[in-house]
Amino acid sequence: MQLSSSSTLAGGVLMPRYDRTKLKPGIVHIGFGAFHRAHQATYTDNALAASFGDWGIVGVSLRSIEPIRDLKMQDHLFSVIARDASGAAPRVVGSVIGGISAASDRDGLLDLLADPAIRIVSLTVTEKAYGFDPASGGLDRHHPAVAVDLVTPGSPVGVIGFLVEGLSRRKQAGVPPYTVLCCDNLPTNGRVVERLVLEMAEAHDPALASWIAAEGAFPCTMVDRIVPAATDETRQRAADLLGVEDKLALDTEPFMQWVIEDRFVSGRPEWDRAGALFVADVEPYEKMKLRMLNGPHSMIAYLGQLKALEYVKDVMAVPEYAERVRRHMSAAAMTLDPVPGIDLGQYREQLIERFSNPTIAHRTKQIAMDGSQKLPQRIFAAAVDDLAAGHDAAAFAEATALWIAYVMQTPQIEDPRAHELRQASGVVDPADPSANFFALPGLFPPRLIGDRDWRDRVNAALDHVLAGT
Ligand code: CS2
Repeated sequence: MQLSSSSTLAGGVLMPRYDRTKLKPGIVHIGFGAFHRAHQATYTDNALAASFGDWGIVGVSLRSIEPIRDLKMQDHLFSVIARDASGAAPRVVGSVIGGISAASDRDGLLDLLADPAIRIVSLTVTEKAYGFDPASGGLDRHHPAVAVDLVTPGSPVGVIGFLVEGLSRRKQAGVPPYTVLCCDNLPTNGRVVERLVLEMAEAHDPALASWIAAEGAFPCTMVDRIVPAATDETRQRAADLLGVEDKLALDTEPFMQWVIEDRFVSGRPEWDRAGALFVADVEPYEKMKLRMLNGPHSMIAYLGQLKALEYVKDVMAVPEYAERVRRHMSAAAMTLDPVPGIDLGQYREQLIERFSNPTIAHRTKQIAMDGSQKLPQRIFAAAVDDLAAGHDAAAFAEATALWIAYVMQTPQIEDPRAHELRQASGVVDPADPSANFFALPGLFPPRLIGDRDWRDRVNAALDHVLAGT
């Protein structure tokens, strides 16, 4: 039996605490993956239970067909199972009430984006999907989806293209814009997406760009919850717990956090009643998370891959490695300004505990992918600030060396710049083995490229790693 609205579930499974039949759509979420289900959809489920409103979510997948097909077969229901050493807390989330695969129904998505009922479009599409050029801060006009959407705006394929075309149709119809809520791990994510949307709109129609700039809103957010990619084992365990099969089952940790800039054009769910924090400035929180959680996560991923340790928890189980992770977090904390309401020492210890959660099977391979898109904000930005403060940024040099060693030693990496990275690993100067990587356009910030001492640190760490010490 598969999960549906008529399923009888095992005892102890938390169900939506509101009348789903009365729920109307208010949010389109692009990037209907496990992270969205365990994070924004769960927060919305909690907010709807606290104060009901027209904030049902329509989940959108830009490329894959399967998750939306599975979603529809389950009356848009799915489970979220929070696990730690004390046990498992299964729940069924009811906040999603529709689904669209853009690959098979582009017009359906465009119609929905133009619908006045939709007041928020939220996004989790991963760093590489935006077509952001770190060197200019604007659009990467060579990005495959950006290149297409600049030429044929009426039939978009990428996330920025869809956002712009949706806004254009709203302007034509006299409908106010939707709030664009970026939930990807990019610094000042709202600002970044705003700039990309404005640049693409400007290329098509300057009046559209002015309208979006004047009327639109792109709040920044910091999102956090560890959600590994599901496996057959995940689905089997979920079936045992739920008493029915759930094709969209996932495991996650009990912890979740959401910090949001309170700037919405046409309202929002009461996510604060579900524990989200609304603030005027998200930047300190996102910097803290990118540098203290995601940076060490990447470091663990490359270390784990090099040492044949499959999961984050396996790396954390080696005391010497756990200590390295703690040192990296402390070094990252030194680069931060105070974060309102947060004790960074406690935050670090909580992270160590979260990474060590024995019930969460988070593959180092999963986190290792797309390093070229992740390291600039997770590692390099912290190194720049640390050097500017007169420190040696050694922890960040070590993490950089782990990434380079991983790239050099892994025959097939997953990264949009894999080809260039492969070439950089080719003929290497033994006296300066990281030189080719520093020479890749737009990857390292100029401050690091110009610092020979820091590069020597990277090289020294790289020699150690490659020698297996
Ligand atoms: C991870 C993140 O895959 C990765 O790169 O670092 O997905 C991480 O698990 C989340 O940001 C946690 O909130």
